[in-house]
Amino acid sequence: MGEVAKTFVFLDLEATGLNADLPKITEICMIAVHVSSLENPVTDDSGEVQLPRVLDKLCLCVDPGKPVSQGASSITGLNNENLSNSEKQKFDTSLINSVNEFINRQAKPVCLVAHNGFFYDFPLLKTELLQQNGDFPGTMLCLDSLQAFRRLDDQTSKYVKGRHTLPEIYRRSFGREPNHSHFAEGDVLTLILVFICQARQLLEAPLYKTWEEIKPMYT
Ligand code: DCM
Ligand code: MG
Ligand code: MG
Repeated sequence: MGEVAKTFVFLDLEATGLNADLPKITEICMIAVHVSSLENPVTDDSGEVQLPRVLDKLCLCVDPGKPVSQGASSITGLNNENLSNSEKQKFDTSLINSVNEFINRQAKPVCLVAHNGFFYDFPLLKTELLQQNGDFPGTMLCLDSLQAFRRLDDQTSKYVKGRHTLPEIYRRSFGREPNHSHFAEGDVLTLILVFICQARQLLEAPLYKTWEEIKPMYT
């Protein structure tokens, strides 16, 4: 299982809205987990899977430069007022450098993982990178955990609506609600926990793309 990537960088974006809104990012969180931590999960006395002790984290709030939709602000708690009160900077070259430096610190090959990443997070991130003339290495791997979890299900459960949302997968594994849904860091930590619970099966024959195969959400 450690052959494809040595580090999995779990990623979540919060933004001003959904694809049709041509969203801009309001928050980015990346948490890097070495494959050895995925292969050797730690459990507590009751047998519940714990977060790995060794994690690198990068979480940044961003001034989106456009209105945050009512729907997005009500679920994320981020709005134009609190972002500008905290004098957050735009998605700029300095942010791109920080993200690239963060990725560069990880043992390679690196694989980005995001839930619904092929449809939302990776294309949106690519749009923002290209708008600043930035990019990631084209050979970097990407994995959509939504597709990976779906693949584990049988034909009848595969396409049951709502079955593969992050909170729903978490409820099935942990028997309670996840913490801090729609906070970028909360969603990433939830993703790491549910991923670890089934890491071996998830990484058996996953559908990887390379970063160069990801098309921008809009230009
Ligand atoms: N989003 C939205 N409306 C929803 C769900 C999501 O506008 N009902 C947008 C805003 C979120 C972003 O998608 O910041 C990412 O969603 P999530 O928190 O699930 O990662
Ligand atoms: Mg998300
Ligand atoms: Mg989120």
